[in-house]
Amino acid sequence: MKIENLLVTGAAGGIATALRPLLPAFAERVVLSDIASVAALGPHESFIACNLADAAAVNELVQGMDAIIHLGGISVEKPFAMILDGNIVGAYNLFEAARNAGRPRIVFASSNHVVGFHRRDQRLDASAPPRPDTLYGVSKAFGEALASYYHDKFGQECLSVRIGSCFPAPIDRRMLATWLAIEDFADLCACALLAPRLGHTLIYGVSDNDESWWDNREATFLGWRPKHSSARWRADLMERMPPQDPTSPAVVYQGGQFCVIGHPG
Ligand code: NAI
Ligand code: 15L
Repeated sequence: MKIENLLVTGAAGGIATALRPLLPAFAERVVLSDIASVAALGPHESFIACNLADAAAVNELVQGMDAIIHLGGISVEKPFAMILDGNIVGAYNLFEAARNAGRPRIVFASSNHVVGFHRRDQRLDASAPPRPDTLYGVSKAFGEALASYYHDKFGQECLSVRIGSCFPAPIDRRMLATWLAIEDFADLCACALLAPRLGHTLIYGVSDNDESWWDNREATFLGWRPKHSSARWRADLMERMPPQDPTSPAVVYQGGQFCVIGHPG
């Protein structure tokens, strides 16, 4: 079974660019959207420019969609005005548009920075309280709360994914624990969007790495089993990357450097 019309926001970004070639495995037609333009469309793809902060435009964008992978927004710490537009107003507009369009399922790209101020020697599951390490992390906690509210009140199904580090390869020691292979993320989206039941589920988006701070047992009903691991980069990264001060907040806490950067204002 495939999704007929899949919307991907944030389509010009790093994750979406890597994800696009993997989408035909579970989607017939893909509508890509971003404020930035997207190049080289495939025959199954179309592009619609849209600012997530524009409620009317988002409403129009979501009409006729059967599922949404919501990747659009600010993806690192930035001044609050930017985060407000992209991640707070933007997420609200997206959930409202879904409510007006028959509630297509949503995969919401949340972030590990919602829980960045939990210590690395703690193992977190979906019930861990938010301890955001940045205003960016606060905005993602807002998105998760929206998903919970729209599910409980209106029956919107959504998977909130606290993505670890989704890049072609881990680039520092921390990412040995937080790395998410794009193939594993694609499988997770397919499981969530095609599962018989999704409800509002929260999961940590992380591959099958040797070191892990996160426990996804509550979401095993989705049938997602990550197949990739950061293990093959471990020896090289441990040799190349100098050991860090173990008492630094960037090492004590899960959010890493995000825990030590200052206020963006
Ligand atoms: P990215 O920054 O490369 O892509 C985000 C895209 O959103 C950009 O193309 C940007 O133009 C678009 N965007 C920003 N504001 C917008 C607005 N107001 N309206 C429409 N589009 C807007 O980020 P990346 O790495 O691809 O991440 C995708 C999502 O996953 C983001 O929401 C990010 O917060 C989340 N995430 C990513 C992680 C990673 O390791 N790459 C880790 C945790 C979460
Ligand atoms: C995120 O939420 C960011 O979007 C990404 O750029 C990385 O910093 C990632 O977290 C991470 O924690 O490695």
